[in-house]
Amino acid sequence: MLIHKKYFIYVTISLLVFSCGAQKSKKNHKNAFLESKFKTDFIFIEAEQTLSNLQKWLVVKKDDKNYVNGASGEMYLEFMGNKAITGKPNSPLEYKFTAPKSGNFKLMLMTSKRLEGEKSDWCNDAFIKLSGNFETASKLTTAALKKDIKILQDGNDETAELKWHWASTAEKDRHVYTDFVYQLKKGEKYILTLSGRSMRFSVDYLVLYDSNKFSFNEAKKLFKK
Ligand SMILES: [Ca+2]
Ligand SMILES: [Ca+2]
Repeated sequence: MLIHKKYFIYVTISLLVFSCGAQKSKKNHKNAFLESKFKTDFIFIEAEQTLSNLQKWLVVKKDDKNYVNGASGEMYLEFMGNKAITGKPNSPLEYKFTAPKSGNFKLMLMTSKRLEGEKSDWCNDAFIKLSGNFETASKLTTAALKKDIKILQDGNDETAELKWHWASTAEKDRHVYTDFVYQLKKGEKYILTLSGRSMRFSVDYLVLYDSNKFSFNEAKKLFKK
């Protein structure tokens, strides 16, 4: 009897702990599926979950005037500083995370542009830098990845405005396109910083995925909401 009771308490506590954890990190069924299957293979962060002062970033929610349908969490951040064409790194937003395992993780952001009549390669970029104990796993040097580098929508001017597209392209030197891949170490803490570049560029969420586990094409499908 005592054994049964102990077992019952153990199971109850386990379920409680599990469901609390689940509610915090799993915002929908797709995330729940991904977390159950690939728990240590990716890091998923809602852009709007930053603890930084938003400054020139604006929170856009469902039912707001310029809301772009299909956003994760029905919410995202739109940058309203600088100019539509470009600008210096502005309004840095920090995202802290711990590497779930050691490996090469590639960064991509779910993004959209709102042109208001401007050219199609405007309103489509931001800046990214990473701090912490990592080595480069891309063509960029580790030192370069620790400073602001432009990130732009994949396809540049070919993407449609007011739709969600991946941005994973790094452009440190003009018209030299690479990507952001970091060799992370298990248990180490990192800070990813996203800063505004062109006005009316929006970021919905950020993904870092194990690039040895998934091809880029697989990841783009898997992590698309
Ligand atoms: Ca641009
Ligand atoms: Ca979001």
